[in-house]
Order: sequence, then structure tokens, then C-alpha cells
Amino acid sequence: MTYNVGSNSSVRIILNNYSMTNRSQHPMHLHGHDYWIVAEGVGQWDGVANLKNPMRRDTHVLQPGNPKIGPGYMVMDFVTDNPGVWPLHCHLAWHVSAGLYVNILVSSVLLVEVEPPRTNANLIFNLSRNALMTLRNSPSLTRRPKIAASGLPTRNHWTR
Ligand SMILES: [Cu+2]
Repeated sequence: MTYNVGSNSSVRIILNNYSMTNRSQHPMHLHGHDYWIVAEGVGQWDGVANLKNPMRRDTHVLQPGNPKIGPGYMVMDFVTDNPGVWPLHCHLAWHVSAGLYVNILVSSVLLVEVEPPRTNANLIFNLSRNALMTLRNSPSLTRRPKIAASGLPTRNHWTR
């Protein structure tokens, strides 16, 4: 599953852990960005965010819930300064295998302007082209890629 956060300059994600009885914890890891933990706890978040001195993390443990109080929660803020398709997942291998994984799509319109590096250009261009085929259906996408007949990237292979 992919969540498209569009062109928002920052994003807040609230994660809940409904593991009440087996006390499962989940070290949640986001690729491409560091995030701030602006709140965490057990039960219903009261909406108060610590914006003065929040922890900056790339992985943070989402604590289990309590059957008498409610689910565990963590509230994460991050600045969307890195266009891409970024995994957000539990870092326990068998949990991510079981599906505790989503993609966060950041700034897809800017993503299509990323110039593939010259090294391994063929491989990277083909991967980019596959990604662009998917992105073509995005209603917010106003720019279309021009697929070069040679399959090689050139400096001017994007149309505007
Ligand atoms: Cu986990």
C-alpha cells in the first residue's frame, strides 16, 4: 500500500498499536527522512504535540496497548524534503514479512524530474521508466516523460 502525501511540506502520522494482550512492540523505521516523536503513550492521544524538544529518530518503538486503557500510539512529524517512494515499516523481520509495511510517496511531481546518474545509467533509467509508467496515472502529474528511443537518458529527456 502506498500513501501519497502530495506536495505537503510536512506530514504527521499517528500510529496505533492494538496489541493489547501479547504486548508486541514495533520499532518503526522510516526511510529517506528523520522524524520527530511529538507524542507517544497508551490510550487516546490528547492532541498535544511536543514541538519544543521532540526526539529526532529514524527508528522508534511503538509501544503495546493496555486492555484497560487503549492502544499504544506514537505521533511522528517529518519534513517532506526528499522526493521518493519511502518505506515505513516495523524493523522486526518477521513483522515486516507479515505485512507491517507501507510506502510513503513524497512529492511525486518533483520525483519525475530526478535526473538518473550516469553510472549504471541503463539500469537506473529502466527502473525510473517503470516508476514513471505507474506515476503517469497520477491526476496531479502535469509533466510527461519523453521515453528516448535509444533507452539512454539524456539531459533533455523530460518534456515540460
Ligand atoms: Cu513489529
